[in-house]
Amino acid sequence: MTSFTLINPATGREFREVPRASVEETDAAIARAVVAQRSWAALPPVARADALRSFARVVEQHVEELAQLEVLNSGHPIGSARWEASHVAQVLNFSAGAPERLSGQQIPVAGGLDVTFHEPYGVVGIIVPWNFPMTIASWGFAPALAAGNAVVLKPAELTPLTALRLGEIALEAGLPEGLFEIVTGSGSVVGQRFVTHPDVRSVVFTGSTEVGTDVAAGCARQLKPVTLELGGKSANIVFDDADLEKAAAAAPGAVFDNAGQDCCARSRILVQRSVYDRFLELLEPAVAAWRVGDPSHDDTDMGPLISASHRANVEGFLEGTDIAFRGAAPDGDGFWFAPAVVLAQPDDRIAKEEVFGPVVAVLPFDDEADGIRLANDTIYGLAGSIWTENLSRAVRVSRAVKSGVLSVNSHSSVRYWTPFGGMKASGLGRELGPDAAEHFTETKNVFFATD
Ligand code: TAP
Repeated sequence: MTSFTLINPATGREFREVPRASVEETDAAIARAVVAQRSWAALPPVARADALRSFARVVEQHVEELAQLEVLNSGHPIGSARWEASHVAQVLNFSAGAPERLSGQQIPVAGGLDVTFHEPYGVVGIIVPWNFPMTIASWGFAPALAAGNAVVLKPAELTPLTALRLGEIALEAGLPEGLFEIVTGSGSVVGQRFVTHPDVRSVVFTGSTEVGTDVAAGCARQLKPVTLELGGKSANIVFDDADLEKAAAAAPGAVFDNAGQDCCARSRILVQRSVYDRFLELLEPAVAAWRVGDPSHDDTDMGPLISASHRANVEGFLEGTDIAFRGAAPDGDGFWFAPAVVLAQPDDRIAKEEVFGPVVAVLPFDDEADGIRLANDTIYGLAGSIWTENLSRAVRVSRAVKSGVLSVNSHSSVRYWTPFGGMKASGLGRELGPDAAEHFTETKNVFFATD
């Protein structure tokens, strides 16, 4: 098949065909990127910075359009989709500061001058999943471009529309042809070609741990660096000295945001046994108040799941579980799913595997050591939250939990100016933050003899 049919997840209706690129078309895009990259890297840093600022400005002018596309294609609530589109502009603006700050070092060496340069890789291949199509894309393309690379970007087949529009916006903003190529198609064809093509010199992959492991193995055969942002089973740890009202009120958003299709979802709530019953009493009304419905409405908290098959997977996780209570969801043809709170034991499937849907497992623990042990009892290590009013405990536990992105008395994970990424099976490397552009370079050392 040479095209893919998009389905609106809120209605179940087909609405557009998107072409599937062949290997030859992917190679042609990579060849255009190779040419564009040479001129781009040769520009003065200020010219690249100006081009990225201009890209950011044109994205800002199209926030509403991009947000509406995400509502249609991905079922994201309009409020979230507007935030996502604005975030893309912010990532571009932040990255625009990098070209003039990619300073090397001067290292004392006898008999001459030793300096380092941050050289761009050349062409960077970015493989994006369907859960946050435009934000995750921007975490790769903005710093990669800032560092002097060209980008070939493959959106997920289910959700290509915002990436395609961003490719057009880049040209409208004056970025050169070929520099930022959006290649739609399947992972096994286009994504794999990024891995095997010798002119793609670095790969950024976001998606499942299973596919990410294969992508890393393929990159290893090419000795190609790879950044992996993979799955998660993050813990929301609630101690008995926490502000329980606040912790319970915040818990639904921490796991049901984006219908739980979020690698940072706090999908295990670990509650100290002495406050376990009280916490569940407080959680129930918070879950009941979580508004699931039409994503085009301003007051919707959660839209549908991405597809019928994904909903079937998520439903499968509830089989044989002890459901404490559920939220509401509309009837109709969309891929709706009522949020579910499940009481679990550490060895239950629901406590171990990533659901990627609005299902949370609640587990009790006894004391601080037990809470840390349970939080780390997972192959993953992406995000997590710690609720306590005890500062020393907050410091101890945040150092002991093996996760890349933690928050205390909050659930925030993503800021474009702070680093993001996972430990263990959640990934390799970091995105965003002060060093984002440098991650898209390799260091060259040059010694100039003077004697
Ligand atoms: P995947 O099936 O892993 O797909 C992710 C991307 O990889 C898609 O663009 C996909 O293309 C492509 N792909 C599939 N097979 C490939 C291959 N053999 N070679 C190269 N690329 C390939 O995951 P998903 O279903 O989109 O997303 C859900 C999973 O991703 C969850 O486990 C979630 O935790 C994880 N995820 C993690 C993060 C972060 S930030 N850590 C963010 C989002 C999602 P097509 O689907 O178009 O074929």
